[in-house]
Amino acid sequence: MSYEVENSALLKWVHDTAAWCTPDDIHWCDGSDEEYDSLMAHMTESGMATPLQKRPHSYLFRSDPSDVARVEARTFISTPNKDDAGPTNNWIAPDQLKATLRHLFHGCMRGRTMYVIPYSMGPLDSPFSIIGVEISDSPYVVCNMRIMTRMGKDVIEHLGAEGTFYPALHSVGSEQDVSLASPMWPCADTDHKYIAHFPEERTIWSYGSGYGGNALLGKKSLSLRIASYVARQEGWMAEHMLILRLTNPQGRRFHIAAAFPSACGKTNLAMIEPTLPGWKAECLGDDIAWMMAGKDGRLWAINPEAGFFGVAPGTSYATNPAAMDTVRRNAIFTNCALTDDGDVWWEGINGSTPGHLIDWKGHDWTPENKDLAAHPNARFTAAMTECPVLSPDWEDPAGVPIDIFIFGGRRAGVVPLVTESIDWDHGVFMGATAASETTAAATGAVGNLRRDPFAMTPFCGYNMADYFQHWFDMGDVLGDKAPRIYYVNWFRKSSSGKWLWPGYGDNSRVLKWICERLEGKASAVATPIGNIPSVNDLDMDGLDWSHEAVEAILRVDAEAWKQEVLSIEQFFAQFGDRLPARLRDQLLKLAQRLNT
Ligand code: GTP
Ligand code: SPV
Ligand code: MN
Repeated sequence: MSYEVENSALLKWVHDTAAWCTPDDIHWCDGSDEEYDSLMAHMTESGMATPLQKRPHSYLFRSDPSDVARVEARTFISTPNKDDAGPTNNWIAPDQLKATLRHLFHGCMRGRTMYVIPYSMGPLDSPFSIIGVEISDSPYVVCNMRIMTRMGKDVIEHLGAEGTFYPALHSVGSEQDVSLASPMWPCADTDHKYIAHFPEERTIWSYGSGYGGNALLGKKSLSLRIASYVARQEGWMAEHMLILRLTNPQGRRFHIAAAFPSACGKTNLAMIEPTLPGWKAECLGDDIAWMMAGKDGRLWAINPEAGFFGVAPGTSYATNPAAMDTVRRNAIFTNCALTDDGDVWWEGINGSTPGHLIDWKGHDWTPENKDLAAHPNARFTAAMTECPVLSPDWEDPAGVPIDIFIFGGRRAGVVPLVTESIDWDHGVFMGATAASETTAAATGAVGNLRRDPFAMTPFCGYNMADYFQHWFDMGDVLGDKAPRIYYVNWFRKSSSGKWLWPGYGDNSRVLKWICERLEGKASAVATPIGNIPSVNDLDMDGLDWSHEAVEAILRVDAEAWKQEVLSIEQFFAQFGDRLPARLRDQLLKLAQRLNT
């Protein structure tokens, strides 16, 4: 140990966990460069990591082909009372789940090293911040946590003798010795994967996966599932949202927090390069926002993370140049393809397709190969500080004041490019009824439409109906200082299956309309589903687009929306009496507006 630990609760937990998981060694992480480099050297030696010749200080990893994304079916919210987890979460009683996991964790680190990873979500000096400690048997997890969080010695110092921390235990769940492993990391089979949350104890136990949100427990497990539970108790919000600062040509700043489901465009919007002249965007976060009412009555947000764990496929200098520059050095890549000259490659990176690659499974690949070279959920891990459009205020302990909420999803049909809510309750209704086609960010079928309220379906640590009520309660607290609420859909398609909207940097055209609505400068058309720009309200300067094409992306089809009402009714039914009356009221009002 390169530092003193005075926190007896932490020492006891580590001691007890070691007695249970029986590692050969315990490594207390200090978060130093030397530690990171030595772990990477060790993993390079074992074959798990491939250093990239073309990118300084960067490494490629390949997971087991069965361990490529979050496993929602194996993610549990374990409250004593099943109803407190609600109908959208998997539930097993805490005693039973712990009994199963006690057995699985027993001796699971034999022959290997147990890493103790102290980390802070949020800057250490922020009133928002929460300290967590993850125990893991994966050096890959240690290196990722070093980038994604503030990790190491400073956190232990801050914790002191009496400080409290949220414990999280993780094992890849295989008795294989890492040094003898195949190039992939080991994992447990699907039925033995458990991403378990005990919200009342603010505790996480994750077994059997080394991938992303299943294993980097500061992210979805602590900062969303456990934090959302705590936030409701304490009167703040933990949301699956990017944070963006937009400055208009007159110099007025707008802070935007936007919730889209996994792999539906948060990272891209967070790093947007506006195509409209004079507009400037700065990134504050791409996945998680913690928000609290400030002394001034406004809603202030911080991003608790320190890095990006972003979707690689589709990222290019044309779509997201800032992300491309973010990963030029000091990055970790997972399940990307490897070029012959030692660089990474993925579908949609642009440029010519190399004649030969090593695919994400470690096999030779040529363009004739029908399989994808990179996994669709291949990801990069990079520090926020590598991002060229990072806001200088990204670490402000007070956060930034949010003016605008945007919800959205991936919908080939029905949902127009942008809709303005009529008022807070209508905006909450929009968030609560958000729907999106499933993506590769979670295992299972891709492209199935599902309701994903507030993009929080996989991340809400308690009954979703109570979460809806919490949104109403926050609105009541914020009153006329509450952010204005919008809904967007970048993903509408024509009948022939083509994107109707150029997306990416051109999404600034939608943001401009939204900002001008706040300033009372732009007009809108009232429709049954909310206020929508008319064709002339959108700035399409510099784009060679027809009137009809813009009309198609803005169209509201009343018949299709009547079907939506029926599907929302069904979706709401599962919450029974726990569904807030204010949401039922909104559904009724929508139906009435559609029928007149
Ligand atoms: P998580 O990290 O899983 O929470 O996802 P995210 O919401 O940050 O998604 P991300 O920005 O990484 O986008 C996922 C995919 O959507 C990428 O392949 C993008 O290229 C694509 N995408 C993002 N924005 C747009 C857009 O405006 N239009 C289109 N057509 N695709 C987009
Ligand atoms: C998501 O799926 O929303 C992600 C990636 O941001 S993971 O961290 O794997 O959950
Ligand atoms: Mn996410």
